[in-house]
Amino acid sequence: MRIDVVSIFPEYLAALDLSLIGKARQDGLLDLRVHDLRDFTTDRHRTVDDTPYGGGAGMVMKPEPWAQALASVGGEEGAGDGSGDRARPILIVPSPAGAVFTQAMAYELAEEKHLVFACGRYEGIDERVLEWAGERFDVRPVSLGDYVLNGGEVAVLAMVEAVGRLVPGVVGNPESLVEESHSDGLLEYPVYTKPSSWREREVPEILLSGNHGKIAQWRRGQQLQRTAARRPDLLEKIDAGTLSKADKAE
Ligand code: 6GU
Repeated sequence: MRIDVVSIFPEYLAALDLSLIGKARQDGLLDLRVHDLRDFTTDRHRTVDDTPYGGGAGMVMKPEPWAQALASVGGEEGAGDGSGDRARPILIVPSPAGAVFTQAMAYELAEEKHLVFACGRYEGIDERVLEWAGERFDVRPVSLGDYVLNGGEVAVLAMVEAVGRLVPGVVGNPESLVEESHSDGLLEYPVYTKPSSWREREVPEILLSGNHGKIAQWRRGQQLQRTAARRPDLLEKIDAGTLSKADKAE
């Protein structure tokens, strides 16, 4: 998978050299390139922002550097006329005004060949850039949740990690992707390791029993209890058919 990130703070994205994602880049599974938006300016001060039309606080990102940057990183795959949808790269625009990023979205994006992330700062990017980009990209404004960050960079770190780990080969043991929070719409069960007794606290006895059927049942019950306590909104989203009779008894 190819990923391009455009930002005025490319140093923010240095964390993508580390750990699992860094390894995937070294292994050639992720072709991840970070670009400095200021490299696409033409004035002496490398200006990327200006005052908002209509007034108001803060600054708005100017359209032309964005058009230059986006034209350079992608969009040549698209016909430019909206045809050939399949080949168009996805342009993700992190914004608190976007649709909320979910595990389902991460799975979808992991199937794509080319993702481009446009990190806005200040009050955002001139809206015409998103309209213009729609001719070449499948444009998706995306938010991490209902709170405000100063810019898209931290959100991109989160999204690239969530998507990148789902690309085949990036996570060594694909089984670990199956049994984790949100993979089945529920939160993960609690986990324990040695020692079995620690500061007078015991590991639940069932986990030491060797009875794998009973352990699976207990873990499912823990998932349901936890989800009900911490995220009741998730339980409402799971259709009744997915929950077994045994689940409903929990
Ligand atoms: Cl994706 N961007 C910004 N600037 N703030 C956010 C966000 C994104 N998601 C939540 N807050």
